[in-house]
Amino acid sequence: MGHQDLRSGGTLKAAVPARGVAVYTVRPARAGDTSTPARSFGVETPLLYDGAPASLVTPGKAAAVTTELADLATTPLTDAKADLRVPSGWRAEAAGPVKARTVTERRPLTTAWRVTPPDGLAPGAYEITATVRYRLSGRTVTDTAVTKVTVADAVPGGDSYLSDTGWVKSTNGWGPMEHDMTNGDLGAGDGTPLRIGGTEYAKGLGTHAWSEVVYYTAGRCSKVSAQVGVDDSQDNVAPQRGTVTFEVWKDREKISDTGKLSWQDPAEAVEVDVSGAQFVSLVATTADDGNGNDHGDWADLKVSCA
Ligand SMILES: [Ca+2]
Ligand SMILES: [Ca+2]
Repeated sequence: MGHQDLRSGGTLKAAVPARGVAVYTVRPARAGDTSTPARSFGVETPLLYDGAPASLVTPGKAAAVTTELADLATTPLTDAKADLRVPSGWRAEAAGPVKARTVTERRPLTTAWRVTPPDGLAPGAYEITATVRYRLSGRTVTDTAVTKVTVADAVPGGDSYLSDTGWVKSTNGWGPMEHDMTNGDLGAGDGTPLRIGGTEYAKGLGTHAWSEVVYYTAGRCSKVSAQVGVDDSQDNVAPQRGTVTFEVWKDREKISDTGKLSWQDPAEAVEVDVSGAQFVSLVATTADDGNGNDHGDWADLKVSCA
């Protein structure tokens, strides 16, 4: 991000991406200041709760999206018009005014939209792009804001292996997280069978700390279980140093933590009650000693759902 001189009437606001930052240096305006009046434009999609890991939409069902243009300076923005761009096959309709003759801090242009993904849309993340055009100091300006929405894969009823359900999102410390094999190297699908303390497992997730994977359980699941530990593939990789902790999160609450497990430890059984969870997150940390050789396995990873 670059540097900009902006003039505010008293309020500052910034749309900041996850782990992003906006820094302001504030000074009084001088007479005849010609810097750009500050304004904000954003697009918001509903979350199941504050801080939820993803904004979910359902194929064939309308979701509420809101855009807002606000003027933060004393110079009004005029002739504003908002628009929304959705992926091909989706519908977007305004459920409120898209235009305003004048936008001020007290009178932002707030537009409610109804966005409908097509029936049968595949699980995954999709982008919605909002734009707004307005006149400012004799120029026409266009601002853009982007939001990501997710169609979640549904966990099946009964007992199943979580590695057979698509995750909502995943972050991994060394290449991509692997299904039913150890993390291996940086490439996808290059792991060996999951193996902890001499026992091999056909199913599970192969990760490398720091890692997190999030599943949408929709309040329908009761139990998650796994055998966790540092994969045996690291036993003969010098220096022998793999150490990982394994945490399970039920929405915003951490419900289990193994503490530090090293490459020498056998598998530890994890079994947790996830009743009522909208999202279940599995986190493998570096155990605060770096992530060298930290191949963390969630072996035999199962979920029970209604
Ligand atoms: Ca790999
Ligand atoms: Ca470590």
